[in-house]
Amino acid sequence: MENLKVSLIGVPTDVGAGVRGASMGPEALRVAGLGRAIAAFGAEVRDCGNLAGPSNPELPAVNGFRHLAEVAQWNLAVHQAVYAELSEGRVPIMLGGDHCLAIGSISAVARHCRETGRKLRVLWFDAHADLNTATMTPSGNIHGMPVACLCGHGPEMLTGIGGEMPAIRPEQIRQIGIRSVDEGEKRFLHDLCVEVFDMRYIDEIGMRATMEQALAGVDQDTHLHVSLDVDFLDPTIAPGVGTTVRGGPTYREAELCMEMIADTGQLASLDIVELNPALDHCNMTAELAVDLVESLFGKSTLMRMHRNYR
Ligand code: HAR
Ligand code: MN
Ligand code: MN
Ligand code: MN
Repeated sequence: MENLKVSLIGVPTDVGAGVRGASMGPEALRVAGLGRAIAAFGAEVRDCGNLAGPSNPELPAVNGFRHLAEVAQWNLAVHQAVYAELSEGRVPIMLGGDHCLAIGSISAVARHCRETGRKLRVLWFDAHADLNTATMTPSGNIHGMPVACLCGHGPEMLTGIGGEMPAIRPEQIRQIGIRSVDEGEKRFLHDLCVEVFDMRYIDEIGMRATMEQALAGVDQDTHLHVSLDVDFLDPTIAPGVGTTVRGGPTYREAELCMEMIADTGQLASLDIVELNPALDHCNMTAELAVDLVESLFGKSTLMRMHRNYR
């Protein structure tokens, strides 16, 4: 942890969302103490400030997409910023912002992995599969499409951002916590063979076994990217999101996910997305996100050392 260098990148976009307010997410995460919490683990933290991008024009969908040009502009900026921080050997953390920003961040991570010869594993924590396309989408909102775009299904403005198309292969992703999937997405998840650990699965086999499977094959050569959509969490503990879906993981189940990721020692980049302070209560969802990030960076490790494990 001592040599760990972390870069906070604010991405105040809500152009990909149906409900406005995620653009206030970066500042809410800072107010909740995200930077301080990470620095407390001995990491060097650089706050890069917020990226600049177009404001929300609040227009209806055109040809299946709302705000395509704006989403593309934001993601170009995200791609460049993330790629630059990774090139300096730093761990970029996106302070979102709606989930469309994962197109820019993960395409940059994938490019970095191609160039450095590392394997990539993406852990997608979300209530939603985010695998819509222009013809399948019920809303036109591009935050419901980043996984499709990253896998090469979408407009070239988005799929081509990383220079190589597709940016990632479906077998590099694991989706965890899924419980709201549109009809077209169900078929597409199946066709692409995306590995999905939905809530039914987590209920039946438990979070520990789920995460063991999601992390299977991760080794010293793996770049682990976590894309944390806060609507992954149960809305009773995380009300500050625009698209809540009941029946999500509890506080301890979510913490366990993060702790098991910390145990691998391979976390190399992170998105924190969909936090909507306009819908939150006393910043509790931002504070919860900071709690989870602490676990991602090894908060539980000390206790574990002092305990009689096995
Ligand atoms: N599946 C729905 C749609 O595409 C809702 C998507 C909501 N997306 C997010 N991101 N909050 O996961 O419109
Ligand atoms: Mn690297
Ligand atoms: Mn979601
Ligand atoms: Mn999402």
